[in-house]
Amino acid sequence: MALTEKYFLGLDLSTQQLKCTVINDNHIIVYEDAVNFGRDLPEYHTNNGAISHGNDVVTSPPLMWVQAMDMLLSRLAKTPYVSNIMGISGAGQQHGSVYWAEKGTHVLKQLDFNKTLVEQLTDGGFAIEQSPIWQDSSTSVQCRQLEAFVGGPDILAQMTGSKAYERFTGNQIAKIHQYHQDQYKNTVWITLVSSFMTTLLLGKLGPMDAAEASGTNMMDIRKHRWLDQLLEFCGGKELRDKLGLQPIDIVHPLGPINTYYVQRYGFNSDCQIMPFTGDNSATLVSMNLRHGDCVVSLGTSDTVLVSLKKAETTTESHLMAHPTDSSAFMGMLCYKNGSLTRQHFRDIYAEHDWDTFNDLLTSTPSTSQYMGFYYWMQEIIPFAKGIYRFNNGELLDDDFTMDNNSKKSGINIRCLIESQFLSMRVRLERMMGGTTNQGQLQRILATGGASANHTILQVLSDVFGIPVYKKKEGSNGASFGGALLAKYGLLSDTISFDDMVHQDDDDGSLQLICEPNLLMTSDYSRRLDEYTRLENIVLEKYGL
Ligand code: XUL
Repeated sequence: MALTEKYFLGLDLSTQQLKCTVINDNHIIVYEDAVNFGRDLPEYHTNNGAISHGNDVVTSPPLMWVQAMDMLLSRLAKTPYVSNIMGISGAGQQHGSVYWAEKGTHVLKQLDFNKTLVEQLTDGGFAIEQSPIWQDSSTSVQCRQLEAFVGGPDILAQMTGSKAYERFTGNQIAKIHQYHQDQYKNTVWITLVSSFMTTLLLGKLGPMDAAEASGTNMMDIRKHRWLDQLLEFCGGKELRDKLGLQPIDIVHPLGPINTYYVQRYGFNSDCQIMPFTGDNSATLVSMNLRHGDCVVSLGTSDTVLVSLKKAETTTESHLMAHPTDSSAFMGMLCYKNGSLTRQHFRDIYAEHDWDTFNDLLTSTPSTSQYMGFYYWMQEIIPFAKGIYRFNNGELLDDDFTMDNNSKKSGINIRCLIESQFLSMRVRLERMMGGTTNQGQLQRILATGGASANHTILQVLSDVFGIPVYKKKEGSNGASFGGALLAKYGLLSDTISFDDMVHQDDDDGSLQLICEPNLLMTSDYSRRLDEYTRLENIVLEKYGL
């Protein structure tokens, strides 16, 4: 069947899978697919896409990502859309970095369409075979060094949008520069996960977008240019060459897709590659925000995203370049204990079953008597690890042990969910310089895998005191956002992104999921100070 319509492809290389979404010119999804790393590529021995090596070192093999591309594109090639895809963009898990060896850069220049990408890049394509990813938190030493170099965490935050974070790429590069000099020397290009995808598709080094470069601790958050003194501090004078290009702050065509993909998969030779962005920025793009909206993404990581006009930084939130408006910003909170942690406690307290989990959550009354902090993995905000439970403000040394076991399970589950949302509310209020439930925020747009659970979303709505909405079409936010960017790249010379998506009737594409119980909201509001006090006790005693 020969199609005449134009299509746009969004790819999302996330922690657990590589997803793709194809949309038509009316932004309707016509095709979706995903390669799941754990299920489809077990030979790389990851756990949910990542490998933990101990000592907070977490990596993923870039060859696994390459092979996932081979698999996903060979399936896409069998659809009628492939030859009419006019633009490709997408997203990558933020901060992860890929170290290209000389061989890899040569292979890209002369890709052989008779072979898969993985066949050509295996054995020496990458100088480092395990890429550090966002779950890594092993670079505290390098973080403190960088902050000391500029005069403190708040100064670094003012310069780059964030204080030093373990997962931010500059600190990861600094560790490699200090401890793995040979591999560093053998590295010709360093790309992020997002620009790794553009590089593969272009067959030459692809630039980072400014939103992504905001996650490195090395870019000037206002000018969107590398800060040379920070590059040199993290990776020596040679880092500038390894990064190659300045960040890009306008979505526009970087060049046509490499002929490899035209010959092997039947892509259109006019198909243009746009810069890829981060998964969180692409999610923001996908949600078509209006004033008073914030996005809560409940995925492998939980994030809260807002669009901001002014560049005000804090040392517990991130300020990043906005993916479609170079004069604006994206404010972000990021939690490492997201869906994997919820699943872990579901397994312990709810017999591995979400229905049991939800029953326990709804049947357990919310009370200020119990409070819990569930940092199963090293948390990002706050920087803490371990499980801490309080009964009437007293730290317990058990898990609410009581006669009735199901009561204990219910309290843990309620505390787990409430405490994450209370943390989001406390910090979002600080980030927005006021209260979130007095007009500043009017709606939460929920996305990510766990947004399928409406019982959890009800608690979110109650904690914030505002309604929660979801997109009617699926929860593949980042790859859909990537597909919109793929189209926008072809139009960005003439119209704004908002104009392009204006045609999507906002209220028609969103569905109201829950309204807050305002009595509960007042109750949560009264608990915020106590929440902060107990969290400080945990941090003083056990934080690093
Ligand atoms: C954001 C972050 C995570 C990853 C997950 O700073 O580290 O949300 O982007 O893919």
